[in-house]
Amino acid sequence: MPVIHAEPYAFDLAAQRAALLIIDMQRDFLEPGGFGSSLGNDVSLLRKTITPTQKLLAACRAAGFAILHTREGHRVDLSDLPMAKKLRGKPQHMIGDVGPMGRILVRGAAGHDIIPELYPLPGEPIIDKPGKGAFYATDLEAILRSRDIAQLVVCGVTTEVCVHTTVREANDRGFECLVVADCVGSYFPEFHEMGLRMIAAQGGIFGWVASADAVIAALPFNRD
Ligand code: TIU
Repeated sequence: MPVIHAEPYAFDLAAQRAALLIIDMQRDFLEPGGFGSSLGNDVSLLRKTITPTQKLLAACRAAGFAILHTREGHRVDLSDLPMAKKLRGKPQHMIGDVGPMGRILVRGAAGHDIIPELYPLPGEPIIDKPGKGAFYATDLEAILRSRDIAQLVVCGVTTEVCVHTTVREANDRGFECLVVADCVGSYFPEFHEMGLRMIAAQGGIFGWVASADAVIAALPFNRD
């Protein structure tokens, strides 16, 4: 079984039962002029994840991994947007308002879609999720179970929000999560660092942390 050098200890990759899960690499979070930057965030902190994630994604595609993508966003009529979530944005930039890339975090808007650098291939499921976690109110778990997936290699944004929530949800459901340190990012460097430390603390309370290169080094290639 391939072994990935990771924190807090080596991760035994069950390659036939692992999937790459890329969380919310959406234009609204990563591109200048999107929702994230309109809130005053420095999107370059997130954009530095793009190149290592492209490299890992290409390697995982070559290795025949299951690959899934998520997007955070809401129905056009906002019927799945709790008022408690809507009201906690800045008043001038609420979810559903018209932003520079269409309606903010609304499905079908340009800004809601995945950045072109990491765009899914046909056949790679896209999970549209209304919450921060990718399991809440989605069919992600059904898709993973039907494919007999037991391990998730997790990338995406942001480390302490949607990545953390999803990893916690996955961990409680019995999935082993390996978070790829240079393929996750946050607008807050200190939250990113602590987020990663929290995953691997206490003997891997939520999972493992490794670099993209460490994952790539362990991937089996030419798998049927
Ligand atoms: N995808 C995700 O993390 N959604 C967020 O709203 N993140 C923030 O850090 N705001």
